[in-house]
Amino acid sequence: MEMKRLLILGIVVALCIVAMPVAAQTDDECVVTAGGSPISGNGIVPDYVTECINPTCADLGYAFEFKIDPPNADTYPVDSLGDIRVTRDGDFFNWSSDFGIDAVIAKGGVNANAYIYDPPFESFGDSELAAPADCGQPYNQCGLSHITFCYTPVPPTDTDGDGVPDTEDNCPDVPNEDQLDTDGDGIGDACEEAVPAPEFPSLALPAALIIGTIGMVYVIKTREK
Ligand SMILES: [Ca+2]
Ligand SMILES: [Ca+2]
Ligand SMILES: [Ca+2]
Repeated sequence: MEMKRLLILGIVVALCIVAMPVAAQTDDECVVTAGGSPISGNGIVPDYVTECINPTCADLGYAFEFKIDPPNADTYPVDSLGDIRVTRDGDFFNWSSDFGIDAVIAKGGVNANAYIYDPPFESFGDSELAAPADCGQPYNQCGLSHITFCYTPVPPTDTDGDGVPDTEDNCPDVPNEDQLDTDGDGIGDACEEAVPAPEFPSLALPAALIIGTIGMVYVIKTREK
């Protein structure tokens, strides 16, 4: 009987151990520590990101990201914003862009470096970035697995608020969502100056004189009768 109790107790304990949650690495568990290395060419000291599998720009508080994996040296078009250009020097890399970048995540091994530009200001290029040297080897032994660029697109200026950006609006100061342009001259109907009605002074004056003369002749003739 005692053996049976022990057996049941053992089964219960085993089931409890199986049911215990296993601590899993997830992207929302990133630990960010200031003072990483290496410092970039622009003098940015990276944040050292650990404890998560693949840190994303959302983990750093940025809404948009462009991930380059594998991180080959190349030119990468990003939607309508422009290009991001990457060059490599071993496991270090340089980058430049046509639009403002808020942060760059350099991932290699199990950890990552996050080079934060904005705040204070977004950047259009930097050099000598790398993944953290956390594998006990020189940087060129640690590897660079991917690069993620974080950015915040600036909405185009729309002065009149009609939903058509100034650069495409045929009446940039007059709300005209329909962009109607009847005569097709590139200026919208809503702001096209009314063309003045044609005047014919050279004809109007003689006509008045003729009519006046006929009238006077008629009056004189009438009185003579
Ligand atoms: Ca507009
Ligand atoms: Ca408009
Ligand atoms: Ca027009």
